[in-house]
Formats: sequence, structure tokens, C-alpha cells
Amino acid sequence: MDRGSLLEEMYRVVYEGEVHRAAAVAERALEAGLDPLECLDLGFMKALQQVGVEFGTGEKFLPELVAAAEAVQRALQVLEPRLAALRSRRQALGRVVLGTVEGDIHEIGKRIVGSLLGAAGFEVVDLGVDVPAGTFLERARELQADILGLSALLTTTMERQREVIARVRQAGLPVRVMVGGAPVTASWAEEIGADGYAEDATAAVELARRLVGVERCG
Ligand code: B1M
Repeated sequence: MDRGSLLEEMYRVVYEGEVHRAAAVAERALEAGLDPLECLDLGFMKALQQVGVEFGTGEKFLPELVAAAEAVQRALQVLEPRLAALRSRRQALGRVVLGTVEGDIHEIGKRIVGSLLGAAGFEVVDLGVDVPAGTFLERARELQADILGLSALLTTTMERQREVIARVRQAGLPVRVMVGGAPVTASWAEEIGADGYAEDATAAVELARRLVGVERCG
């Protein structure tokens, strides 16, 4: 199968919610020599984005959204080790504690951000989803995190980012806070006092490098 057909296949398994086929399609793509990031951006995520748009307009329903997200998660299980393989050869750049804020169970974007940060040489501690502000603080303190990463996908949960940052500042924790997620913008990040905002996972890596004082590479 050529690259174009493989990308179409990746799109299809997510768009149609063919959960059971997603891992096999990802494996086939890697065997054919496709880059794992290309698989995500041009195949799996492109479809998830479209399902999200159609969910927003009422053309698709929650069970279809759930199936599409599950298909992406299955594909990620195959792609992540390939990203992580880069990690072992690099020196740790810093420790990032990452999670999706309380009330929010969207995990795919945060997971990809974590994978790329790991591949770039950061030690990543992923707290998961629906993480209360207090847990972010406790874990950042106990792990002496260099960076705290807060993901939020809902306009209603973005406010939790503000709460975590206020508590981090109040506690005087020496940690840099980065925020992201579909509804998050640079001006929101500035308003809530974050140290940085990243639009996507690649930008998150560049931002994290800046926050720990490592110059841009390449
Ligand atoms: Co939900 N959902 N969802 N959803 N969902 C959205 C966000 C929505 C925009 C869909 C829509 O209406 N068009 C909408 C939000 C509307 C709003 O707030 N204004 C929405 C809604 C309404 C809901 C529910 C309320 C639906 C319901 O129950 N009626 C519900 C809420 C549940 C909750 O959290 N309490 C819900 C549930 C779900 C599922 C569980 C079914 C599923 C998530 C499954 C999972 O994650 N395990 C889901 C999905 C899949 C989506 C969409 C379609 C896709 C999200 C995603 O994974 N994108 C989404 C539509 C959309 O965003 N276009 C939608 C792919 C991912 C790679 O992108 O997460 O943006 P993203 O991450 C990017 C960047 O944002 C950035 O880098 C990532 C990689 O490039 N980034 C960071 C993310 N975090 C970062 C952190 C950083 C830096 C960068 O630093 C720390």
C-alpha cells in the first residue's frame, strides 16, 4: 500500500470509529516507513478533528465521537513506543508534570504533548485527566517539577487553569506553568499569569525548552 492509501486508511478507521482495526493500520504504516508524527497529523488526528467539527454541527453524535477517540487511543499505543525510542539517547532536560484539569476528561492532546516532550528529552510525569488543583500542586512540589503543564479542552474547564496558577503563585512554588488545549489562546495564558502557551505539541516542546533555558535546536 502506498503512503496516500495508508493515510486514507488511517483517516477512515478514526472517522468510521473502527476501533478494532486502528492498531493494525498504525502498525502497517510504521512498517511501510511512515513517520509516527506524520501518521498522527495527516491521518488519525485529521479525522478526529473532522469528527469533532461534525459533532459540533450535530451531524455526528456522542457514541461516534467516543469511538473515534478510542480508535486514536489504540493507534497511539502503537505509535508512542516509536516516539519514545528517541528518548533514551538524550539527557534529561527537566521534569514536566502534566495533566488535564479538573472536570475535563479529554486526554489525547495532552498525551501527545507528553510523548513529544519525552521524545525531546524531558522526564514527563503524566497525572492523567480530571486532575484537581491540589493534586497538581502536591505532585509538582514533591517531584520538584521544572514545568507544570495544564491541558484544558472545554471553555468551562479553562477556568481551572487560572485556579491552579493562582495556587502555585500563592504557594511560592518555583515551577514554570505552561497551558494549552483547543480553546486556550496566548491572550488567555497571559491573562491568567501562565509562563507560556503552546498551540500544539511541537510548539509545546519549543516552549518547554525555552522555559528551562535550552536554546532552540536545528
Ligand atoms: Co469532547 N468536546 N466533549 N470529547 N471533544 C470538544 C473539545 C468540542 C470542541 C467538540 C465540539 O463541540 N465541536 C466540545 C467543547 C465545546 C466547548 O467547550 N466550547 C466538546 C464537548 C462539548 C464535549 C462533552 C461536553 C460532550 C458531551 O458529553 N455532551 C464531553 C465533556 C467531557 C468532559 O471532559 N467532562 C466531551 C467528551 C469527549 C469524549 C470523551 C467523547 C472525547 C475525548 C476522549 C479522550 O480524550 N479520551 C472527546 C473528543 C475526542 C473531542 C474532540 C472531537 C477532539 C479532542 C481531541 O482529542 N483532539 C474535540 C473537538 C476539537 O477539539 N476539535 C471535542 C485531538 C488533540 C490532538 O487535539 O486536544 O486540541 P487537542 O490537543 C492539541 C492542542 O490543543 C495542544 O497540543 C495538542 C496536540 O497538538 N495541547 C496542548 C493540548 N493540551 C496541551 C497542553 C499544553 C500545550 C499544548 O501544555 C501543557
